Amino acid sequence: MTPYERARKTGPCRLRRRAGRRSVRAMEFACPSLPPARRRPSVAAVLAVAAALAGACDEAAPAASEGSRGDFVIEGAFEPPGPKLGDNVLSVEVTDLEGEPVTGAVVTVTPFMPAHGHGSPETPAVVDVGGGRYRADNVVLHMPGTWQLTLRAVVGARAGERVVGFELGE
Ligand SMILES: [Cu+2]
Repeated sequence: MTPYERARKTGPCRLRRRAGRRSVRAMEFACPSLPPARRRPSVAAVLAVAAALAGACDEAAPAASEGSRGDFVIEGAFEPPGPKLGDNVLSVEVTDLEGEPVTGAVVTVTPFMPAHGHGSPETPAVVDVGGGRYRADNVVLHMPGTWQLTLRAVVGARAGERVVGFELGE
């Protein structure tokens, strides 16, 4: 079995099937640009990312791993729960590696559709609502399909990032 075939077996095609095409349950994968905040990505996640990069799927799909990278742990949740087509509000929580809230961060939310190579027509506007919580308005998801949200927080020289992938239905 070639590494390519192995990646197909364990890669995003299979993970996506297991999760269901219509699932809006967030599947996440780690960004390789920063070291893991808490744990290393699993072998399956690394293979899945490799498979996605190699174009093993006809559509890019988020790989299933977990966690934030860098100096912070970042959580994101749509309000109300579940992304919808169109304008969304995302609440973001940033904590440090000791679990303490991170206030005063510059937080960005960047939507992207990997299969189509484009982002959102709008730029989310993020406000600091205190206590390590941030609110992103104008998170416009204008097409059904696979989206990735890159959540990034920067405070001085410290930075954290999390990439969340999900399927948006019609
Ligand atoms: Cu698109």
